[in-house]
Amino acid sequence: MAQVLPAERDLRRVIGDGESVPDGEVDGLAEDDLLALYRSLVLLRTYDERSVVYHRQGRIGTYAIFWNHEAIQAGSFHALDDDDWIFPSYRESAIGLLRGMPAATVLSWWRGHPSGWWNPADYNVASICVPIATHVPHAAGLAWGKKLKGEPGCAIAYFGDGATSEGSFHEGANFAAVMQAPAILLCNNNGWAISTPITAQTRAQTLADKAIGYGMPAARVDGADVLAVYEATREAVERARAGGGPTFIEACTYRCAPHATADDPSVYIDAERVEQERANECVGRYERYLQRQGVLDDALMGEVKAEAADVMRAGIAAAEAEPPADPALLFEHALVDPPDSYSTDLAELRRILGG
Ligand SMILES: Cc1ncc(C[n+]2csc(CCOP(=O)(O)OP(=O)(O)O)c2C)c(N)n1
Ligand SMILES: [Mg+2]
Repeated sequence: MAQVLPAERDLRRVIGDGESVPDGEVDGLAEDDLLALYRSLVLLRTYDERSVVYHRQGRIGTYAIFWNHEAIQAGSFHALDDDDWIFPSYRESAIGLLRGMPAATVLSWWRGHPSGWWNPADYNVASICVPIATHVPHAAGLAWGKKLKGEPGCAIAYFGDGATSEGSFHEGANFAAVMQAPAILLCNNNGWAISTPITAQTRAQTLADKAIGYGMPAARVDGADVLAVYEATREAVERARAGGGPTFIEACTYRCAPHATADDPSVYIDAERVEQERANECVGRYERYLQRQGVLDDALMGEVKAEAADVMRAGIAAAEAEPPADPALLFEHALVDPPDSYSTDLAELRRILGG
């Protein structure tokens, strides 16, 4: 009979508060590793903040803000090797940057330009998934494929709290567990699925509890603690690589920006809670930790932030330098047998677009 594994209920934390809660540390992380994590956090934060500005300037389309989710993304990313596959949702749109993807590529995606789509095998990063949870079975399948082929590595899928109510999530989780696929299911529990609160989403006490039904180990971590996320993901990666099957990680945070640039959360969000979260946001928290450890000073902080700002300046310039896409692309891969009206419709579209 399958063993029922209890989920970890307590939130894991490594970073203290500089006062009564002491700092911990993660075994095996040298100063260079700590700083690499910091650079990734800053790159993601800069990407996110600049993207909101670019949206307001009309330079990118609707954008899904991930402010204060950076620790979940950077912490888990650093526990992976290059041969591990990443399946992002729209909330992790820029995670490919950490694998060396140009910022222009992701910015082009948000501009709806074809140069924003890449060959997943170039980076081991799948396309950004917008339908909720449909990439969970993809990640489970890829992980199972790796197991069948005897290839090293695992697959990690990122999704939200709302995604755990979707059929695709349950199918993917069950499949991964039954096949003991080397997969990591990383749920960013930010408390909201657009305007639907977590309390209206589930009767489970924690999302990690859902893993019990699949016989899958689970961990809960403080999603604003980059080191706790790193450590929990590293354990999951080690388990996956050792043949121990999938792990579910619930990284808890609170969404302190609108769902996306088209959303007005003032009608439903808890403004006081948002303020508390913003005061304890993940990049500043890690900066203070590194300062207490004596590995980060103001000069280095300034250098890292300036580098990230340069990446974004160059990225938006390159994205905007792309020639406009040919409108024929809208139909080319949709119609095997174009109807007779196709050429006149396309000509009309070109005329409207001024092409
Ligand atoms: C299959 C599907 N149904 C509905 C939507 C519309 N939709 C977009 S975002 C969203 C909420 C998702 O919430 P959650 O999974 O918590 O992720 P978060 O946005 O909070 O990161 C919904 C319902 C969608 N994209 N796909
Ligand atoms: Mg959510």
